[in-house]
Amino acid sequence: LKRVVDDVRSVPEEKVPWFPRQIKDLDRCNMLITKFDPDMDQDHPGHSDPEYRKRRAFISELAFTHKQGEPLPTVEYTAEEVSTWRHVYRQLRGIYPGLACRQFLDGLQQLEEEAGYGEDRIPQLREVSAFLKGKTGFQLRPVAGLLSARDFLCSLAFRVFQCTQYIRHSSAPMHSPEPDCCHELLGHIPMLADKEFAQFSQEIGLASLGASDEDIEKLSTLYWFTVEFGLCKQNGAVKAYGAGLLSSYGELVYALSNEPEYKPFNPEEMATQPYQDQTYQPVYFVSESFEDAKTKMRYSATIKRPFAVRYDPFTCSVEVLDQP
Ligand code: NLE
Ligand code: FE2
Repeated sequence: LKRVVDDVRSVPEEKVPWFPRQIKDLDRCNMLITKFDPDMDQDHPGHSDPEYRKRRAFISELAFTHKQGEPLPTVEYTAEEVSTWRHVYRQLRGIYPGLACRQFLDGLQQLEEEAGYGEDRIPQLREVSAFLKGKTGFQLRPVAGLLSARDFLCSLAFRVFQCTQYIRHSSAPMHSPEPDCCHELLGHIPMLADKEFAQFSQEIGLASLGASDEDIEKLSTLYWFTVEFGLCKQNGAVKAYGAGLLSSYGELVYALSNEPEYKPFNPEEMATQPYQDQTYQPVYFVSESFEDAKTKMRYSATIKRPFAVRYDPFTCSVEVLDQP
């Protein structure tokens, strides 16, 4: 029999890393990885642009001071930022019909009809969050940059998606190694409007709670080759469902050309495949269908822990159960 335990540290002989139990605890899950940050990374296209760095610091501050449950911050984007967005949106929108999977195209169309998506303005997190809430129960939370894998994954357990709010530098619209609002809004959000995809995302999040560092590494690598860079077959053609592809004109075209290597979808192999986070991937995993990818990704459920978790949607909290 399983019983609810209050303190997983009472599980004998295991040191379980701290993890959020209530949605409010996500205020503590904000560990940033600064390797692609314009202040730290000499190769960042905004590194030598003081105006850009100032703007980034301002938008970061909005995320740092945000607390769960408060209204999401709005950003008044400048004409230059909107023009970068327009450029990215227009280029990508033109190639999506031939290269993106059907679920993505459906989601994007709904966003255009119901959430103000279009090339003329950058959608605000607040309106997009309200839209998603009505579709799949996902909500957004502002984040200042690239999060540690553990902190990023754990928020998915609560159907919270951590979203950056700044935009990439205008000199490099085709690809960015770090997330930005183009990546979140164009790459991730249309997929999160799909019920099954949302379900699967939450499952990865739940699997990550209190997992060992080694298992977090496996889960984030699996996430990388699916949610970020996944390809699937639809009606006999290879299509993209990964957000990192769907937000980068350069990599989307490259991924669906005959240049990169394709491997068949295999979660065990994917979880340990080394990956490239500076530039385009040398290898992509292709699943037989979108449904097939979702089913096989249930692999995350095989991650072993000395306890089980259950999400209670009424209280937005995680119950911890001891294993029989
Ligand atoms: N390479 C992606 C883009 O240009 O939008 C971002 C990937 C973030 C993991
Ligand atoms: Fe992403």
